[in-house]
Amino acid sequence: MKFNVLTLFPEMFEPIKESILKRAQENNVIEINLINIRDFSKNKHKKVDDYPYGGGAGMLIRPDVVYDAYQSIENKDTAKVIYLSPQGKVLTQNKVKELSKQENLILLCGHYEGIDERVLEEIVDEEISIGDYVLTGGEIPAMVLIDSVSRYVEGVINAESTNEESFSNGLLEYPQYTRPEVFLNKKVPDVLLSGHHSNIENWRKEQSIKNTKNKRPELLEKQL
Ligand code: 4GS
Repeated sequence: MKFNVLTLFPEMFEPIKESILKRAQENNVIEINLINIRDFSKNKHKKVDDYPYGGGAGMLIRPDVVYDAYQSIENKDTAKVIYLSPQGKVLTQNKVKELSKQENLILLCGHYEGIDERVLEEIVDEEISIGDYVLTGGEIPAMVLIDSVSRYVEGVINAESTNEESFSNGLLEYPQYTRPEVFLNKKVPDVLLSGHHSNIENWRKEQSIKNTKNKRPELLEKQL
């Protein structure tokens, strides 16, 4: 799967070059193509932003530079274009799973106060938010999307991991334990040492429900 990212700050994307996503890129299972919008400025000072018509605070990114950056992307016509913005639908695990079926995505990151509306109308297919709060730019949201979607791309992680985690069954995950068997006088629950697979499975299901009731009761209401 290919993620093309349109950004003014390609250097912000170092965090997704480590760990699991590093291996996925080395194995050519995912590809992350960073496009610096500033490279498409025709201004002698490489300026990309300007004042909003009608006045108001802050600067906006010009539509022409964003459009030229978009036009430079190979296979742009087969790609879905996503604009990361607090005006979008909030990203959910179901949406993450759905996006992982795409072969080619273009992620548009705003910065400053935003982007001229006309280029958004022209190129954006879908607007997605990572939550109801305001950030300084769309780069962190784009990384959140790349990280969460990549986990569902075949070969990135073990398929079992995506079947047993929080949200996969609409519930939060059960508590987990590793060695030592006793830590600060707290013992690992006996059932997990019993080797009785169906008892373990039942205990985990029970704990998942209890955890969800205590921490995120609204998730259970959604299930009914
Ligand atoms: C989000 C968000 C965001 C909005 C970008 C103000 C700079 C900023 N993007 N989910 N301008 N929440 N974007 O806060 O996606």
